[in-house]
Amino acid sequence: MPSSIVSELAEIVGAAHVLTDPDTTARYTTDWTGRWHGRATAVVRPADTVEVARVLEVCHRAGVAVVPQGGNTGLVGGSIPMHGEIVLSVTRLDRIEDPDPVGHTLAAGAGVTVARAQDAAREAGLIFGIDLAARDSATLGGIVATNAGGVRVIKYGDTRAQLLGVEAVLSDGTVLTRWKALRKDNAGYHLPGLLAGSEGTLGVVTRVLMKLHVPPSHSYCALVGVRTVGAAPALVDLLRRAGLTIEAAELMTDAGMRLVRRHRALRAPLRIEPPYYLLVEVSGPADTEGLLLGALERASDLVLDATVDDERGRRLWSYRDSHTEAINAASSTPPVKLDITTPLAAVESFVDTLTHTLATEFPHARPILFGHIADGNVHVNLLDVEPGQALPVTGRVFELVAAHEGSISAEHGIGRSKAPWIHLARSAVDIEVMKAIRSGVDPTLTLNPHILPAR
Ligand code: FAD
Ligand code: 2HG
Ligand code: ZN
Repeated sequence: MPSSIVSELAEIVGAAHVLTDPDTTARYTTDWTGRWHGRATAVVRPADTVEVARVLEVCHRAGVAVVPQGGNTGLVGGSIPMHGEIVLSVTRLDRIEDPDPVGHTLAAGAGVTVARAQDAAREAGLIFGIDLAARDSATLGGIVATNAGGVRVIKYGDTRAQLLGVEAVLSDGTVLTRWKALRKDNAGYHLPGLLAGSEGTLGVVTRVLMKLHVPPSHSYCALVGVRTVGAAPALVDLLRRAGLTIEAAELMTDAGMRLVRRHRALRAPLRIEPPYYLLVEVSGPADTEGLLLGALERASDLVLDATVDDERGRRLWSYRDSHTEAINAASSTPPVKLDITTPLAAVESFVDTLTHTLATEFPHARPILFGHIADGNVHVNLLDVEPGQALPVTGRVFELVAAHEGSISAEHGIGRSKAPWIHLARSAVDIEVMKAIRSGVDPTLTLNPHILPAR
């Protein structure tokens, strides 16, 4: 790598925003789970799109690889430079433009956090439709690049479904702007949709235009103890048929709840300790609470015990929101984090087979399962896995996912940790088309060259 590049970059963004000291760069070169420890020639922190473009132009000309980074909360190692790349951090692109109260849109810089976008929408009497426990650090550029899901997909869809426009800088410094606040616009390929989920390989997202939503007038949360995994989607179905809208539906297990309660010193939420918990948030007309209670009462064959909380139910949500953090704290090794989906009808069989397979073939791996049950999305976390067992156990879980017609990545992406198994999710032709798109847009493989299939 040419040594002059660091001074060239400093000329563009200012010396204070080119970090090279390993102590200072450590938080950019280690992932949230502690599994990936990389190294960067420099971390560059441009202030705006023009600076991002000039940084990329310089790196492209010098043949230096760049890893785009937002809040560094990704769970598949995609934001970590493992080969001395330049990290391009967008966190200084943090300007929120006014939400449009008529068109229901929000325009903001890629470095704005999800929590700030939520606050801005709320102040305008609207809702930002992506919510996830990493909200205080995850950025809008990051949620676009990973096509993040989260707990409101069931109501509003994933990030791609809510992305109207995007500004991104291509690997050679060219700025691509697809920016129309239109709900309908079929003029050619949907490039924002292509950038969504591209994991920093097609462009550096610098600005996003997202849909906002009208908040429901009445909403309630219930935490319900159930006997089986299958009871959770069955209950969700009953609530829908009772005339309620599902805002979120999350599955947790007894083991996960115990971990969280210990980690956060929380009391047991129910009078019993059931094998599974369904946290469900519903909305509807003025008598939403009555409709919810009535439906739970009628479903006495599925409901072991339940507690209801009022609007937004933060008390109940804290059990769910704390899972990822509690898992990281409890595992003696970086947890193996797998994020899978199966068709809804196959979730119970997948969980049963998985539990049996792990107990017999990997008895030392401690599984904690939870997830967005209405999407068929189960987060499989394996604690205390010895380093030599991480790859074999991952491969085994993915075999079971494939056997259940599922996907090896529901929402976190492929990144580094799942790249060896992409053939289980995509056909050879599919992979070739993805490579062709990538080499068309970034022929020199400047952007995040070591993740996703490249050549
Ligand atoms: P980073 O981690 O910085 O980057 C992630 C990927 O995007 C990398 O490949 C990076 O190169 C690329 N990238 C980042 N910014 C840009 C940009 N501006 N332009 C181009 N590429 C870029 N994910 C979910 O989907 N659903 C959840 O419910 C969820 N919950 C989480 C809870 C916790 C506690 C944690 C730690 C993580 C969770 N995640 C979840 C994962 C993570 O928060 C998301 O993937 C998020 O979208 C990453 O945003 P980020 O800004 O941190 O991106
Ligand atoms: C969530 O749903 C995230 O909270 C993180 O996707 C999942 O920690 C995990 O495995
Ligand atoms: Zn999730």
